[in-house]
Amino acid sequence: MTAVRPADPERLWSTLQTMAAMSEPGPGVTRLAYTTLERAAHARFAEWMADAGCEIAVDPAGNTVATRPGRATGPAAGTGSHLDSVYNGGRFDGIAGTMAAVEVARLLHEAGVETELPLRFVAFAGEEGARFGQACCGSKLAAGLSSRAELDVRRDRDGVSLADAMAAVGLDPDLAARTAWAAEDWSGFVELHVEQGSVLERAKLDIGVVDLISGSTRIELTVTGQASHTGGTPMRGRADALAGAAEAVLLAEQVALDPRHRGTRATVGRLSVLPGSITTIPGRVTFSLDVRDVDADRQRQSAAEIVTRMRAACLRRGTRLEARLLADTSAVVLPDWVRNEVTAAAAERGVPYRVLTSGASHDAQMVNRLVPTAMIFVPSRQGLSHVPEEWTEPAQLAAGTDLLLAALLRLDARAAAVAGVLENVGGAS
Ligand code: HGY
Ligand code: MN
Ligand code: MN
Repeated sequence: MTAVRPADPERLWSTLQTMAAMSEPGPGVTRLAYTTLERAAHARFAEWMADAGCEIAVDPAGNTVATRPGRATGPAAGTGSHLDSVYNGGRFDGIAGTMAAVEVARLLHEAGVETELPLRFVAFAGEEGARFGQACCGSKLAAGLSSRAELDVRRDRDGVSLADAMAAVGLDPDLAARTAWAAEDWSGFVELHVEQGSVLERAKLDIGVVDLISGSTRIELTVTGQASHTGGTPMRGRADALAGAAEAVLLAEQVALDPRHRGTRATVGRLSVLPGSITTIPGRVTFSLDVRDVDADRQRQSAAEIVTRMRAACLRRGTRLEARLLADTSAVVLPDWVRNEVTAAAAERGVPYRVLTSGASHDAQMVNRLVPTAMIFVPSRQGLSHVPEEWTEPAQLAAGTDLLLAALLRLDARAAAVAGVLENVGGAS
């Protein structure tokens, strides 16, 4: 065994660019959940991990799990992130963490390191809610948190259900809904991700360690009015669905800016107008509402207040508002003992860091329901994410990868020590 060398920024960079090139045409990266493109990205991840000495498995939810054997069998320390993207998103969201996992496996393989217990490297499927509204589809199934019915209810903008999309790429939604990971197979998990905010950049730090991940309530809203001729219909007495939706959008912003809802972020990201003709008053408008908060109760209070005020405004306009809940995830506080292993690894290496909350949701939120989990953040330039301008410096990615490797080795040693103690206890009888 030779000393593990530092992460190779150039190799990390070229791996990341290779993955980023796997995209639909158009600006940025578009690699949607449960598409053949996402599966191709998983296959590429699997190739790289097999070359780094791992055994590959794809679980029924479509998550690719690469296992690197250890000296003994037993609970594995894990890492990973997602390979799907939003529409016209960035090259780092999700990919940074999966490419860091590839680099860690390569570094350990090249150095001939034998860990006490196995390590596992995961590429999650379907983390983005961009296609089906529901975030973290693959990790939610792995954590045993999704019902089979849910996979039929979640539909994309073309009406394709999550279950049908899974079947179309060769997965079995029935099996996926009844197959969760086993908690005893894991000792801990660390996800590396770009911050998607600007706290680290403002603090001039390359490393963040997450203590809490925001929750999100996502709702589809439909305003129904009366379509009619724009010239023949007087202004008074119109039931203009788009004017109603426009007022509703501003109400979401108003509630989130209200000091009583400090901490809530409310956004309308998608809106469609029917019939969409210049000379017809809009009769039906459908739009999304995304409400995020670090406080689960305030998140739901804010979402309820927004919908209540929207409904009143639409009624006043002679239009009707319908609301359909797409997804509802609570904020989660990550366990401090795993976080402390990460911060101890940073302190050991003299790496400055800060502890911060995540405004974005992550697979770590779902994995944590089964396996104690931590998150490492690397900076996002100007805090931009979910856009083609998303950017993280190769050196920052490498610094995060080095810390990830050190944290995984600490989790491995800790789990082995515990297993060793338990073994002795077993020997005492
Ligand atoms: O939407 C999110 O927070 C994440 O990027 N899936
Ligand atoms: Mn992400
Ligand atoms: Mn994202």
